Amino acid sequence: KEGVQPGNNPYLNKFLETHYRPSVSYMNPNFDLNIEPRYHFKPPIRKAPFSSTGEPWPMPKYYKTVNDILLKLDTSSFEITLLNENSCDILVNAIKRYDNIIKNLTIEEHYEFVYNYDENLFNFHQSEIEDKYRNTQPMKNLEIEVISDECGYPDVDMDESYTLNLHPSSSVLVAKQVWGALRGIETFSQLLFRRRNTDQIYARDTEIDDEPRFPHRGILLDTSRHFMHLYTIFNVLDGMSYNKMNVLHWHIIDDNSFPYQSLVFPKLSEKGAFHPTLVYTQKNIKDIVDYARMRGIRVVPEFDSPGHSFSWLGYPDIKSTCYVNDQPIQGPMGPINPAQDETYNFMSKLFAEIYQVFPDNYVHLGGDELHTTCWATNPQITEYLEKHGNIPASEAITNAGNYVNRAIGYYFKRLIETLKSTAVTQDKKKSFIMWEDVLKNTQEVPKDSILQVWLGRPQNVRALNSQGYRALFSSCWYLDSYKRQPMWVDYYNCEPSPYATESEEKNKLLGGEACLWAEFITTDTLMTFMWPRASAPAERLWSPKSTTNLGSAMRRIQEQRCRMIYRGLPTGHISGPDYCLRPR
Ligand code: CP6
Repeated sequence: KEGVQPGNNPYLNKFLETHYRPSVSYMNPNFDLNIEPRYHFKPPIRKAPFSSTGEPWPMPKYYKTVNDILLKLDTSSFEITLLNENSCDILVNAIKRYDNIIKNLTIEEHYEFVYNYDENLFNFHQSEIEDKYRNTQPMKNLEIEVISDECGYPDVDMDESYTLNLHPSSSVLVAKQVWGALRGIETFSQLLFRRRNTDQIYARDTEIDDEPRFPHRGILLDTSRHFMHLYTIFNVLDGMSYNKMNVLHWHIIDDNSFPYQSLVFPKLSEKGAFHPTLVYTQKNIKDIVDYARMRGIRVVPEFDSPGHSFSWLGYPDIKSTCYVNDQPIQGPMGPINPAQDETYNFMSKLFAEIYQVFPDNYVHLGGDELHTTCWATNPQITEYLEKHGNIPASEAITNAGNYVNRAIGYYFKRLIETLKSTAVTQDKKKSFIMWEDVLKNTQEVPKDSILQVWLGRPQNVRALNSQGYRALFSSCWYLDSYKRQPMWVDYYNCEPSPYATESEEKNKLLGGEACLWAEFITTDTLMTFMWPRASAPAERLWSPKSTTNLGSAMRRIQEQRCRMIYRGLPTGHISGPDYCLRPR
């Protein structure tokens, strides 16, 4: 039809603008707004001769396909080959993984989905079987060239750019570093599509030049509210690699349990874990960090303090006693105590161990949702902070909230000073991330810190930047609830930096994170909450700011969901009737 381009369907766009009725009706282009809403739930039934469209998620920076040339891949002889000598274990391991994924494309029940809302793509596939003139050429292998030998642990400066060219003459992936090669192989695997009921795998003639918009594209995983088993965490990491996400922000402990098994302070998990077996041993963590590294994913641990620390009850001496009516409350109820050397010595020893287990250059120190009065009620704390932190004790009486926010400044200034000199075994300096709460009434937090925005809208990012801090954005990407509407559309439409130009935001907004708080999620339900919904922020953080077309996104995220199902991940739906076949 006139005016219909791939990824830009004016009929769909018009519909979205005028009748944004996200609960499913967008799946059916023929739906009639005048008929009863329940008819909108008719499942999509139109089938195309291909089981998928071979479109990438997230969308590359530059992506061009030629429909008249099809490259045909024979999975029994196809190979991923290295153009130059490179023995990096990450590359060797990745080639094995993707060989397997590609071979699996031809097994009996390959994923399929129904893209009934894009006439252009439908016609492309329809004419493929009818038009004999189409030029089909064999693709024997994918050649990979990685320019640098670098093969260490991923960091915020890793180069994830790559070019991928699939042509009849040759198919070549070029990357400066192994990280770009990982992203490029994933893209390659997504470009393949299969004729229905046959073993024929094709890709279009394609040119891709790609790099991420933001260097930090994360998932927050909360393992304190419910214990997440290792297989779930490996599934999360697989899903992240399929969506080109590169930071696992591991919110490993919180009020509710302390599953991190420390060797220097064993009572933390002995008293704080839900059960002696529901812990992450040092070996477990090493396995997770290694698994993540193979996929170009960093693991940033969060040890949240001074609030959210109820579960540290194995060491009551570092906790605050709170007072009510000038009487101490019994038990280690309060936040970490900021007003004694002992606390900082403890943290120094604990983090020396944490630095060993988590090689990443970033550590998240928490700092969110501190009890608004406890510290202000405790005379030992107020006297100490007046003497050592220049914070008048009288303010604790006149305005406890302000007082506590000021005391946070003292705590983090001193904690970070301590932890900077703790990094004895590290050759690289650590960077510290905190929740934005810590800045409420203080100038003390070191300016080289990174603040994670969760309370406010994108304006908060600018406010932080203008005070000199770098930021991470997550306010609109909370994945821990479900409502009837397709929330991925809201996540997708959320632009983390609507006002700044890309050069203004460079190095100031590092990226963002989709947060999966686990109060209402268990190891068995986690994947259905996380995917494919986290795919929306994944594309927002990888693709250019201009990648906003919902018609294209709907088609591609549907394929991405089935792709993840087919690769064995127990993912959820995209908010509407659909189906993916899966191997029995
Ligand atoms: N746990 C911790 C949480 C939350 C935060 N910190 C949270 C707050 C509000 C919502 C969701 C999660 N559960 N430690 C805030 C950063 Cl809506």
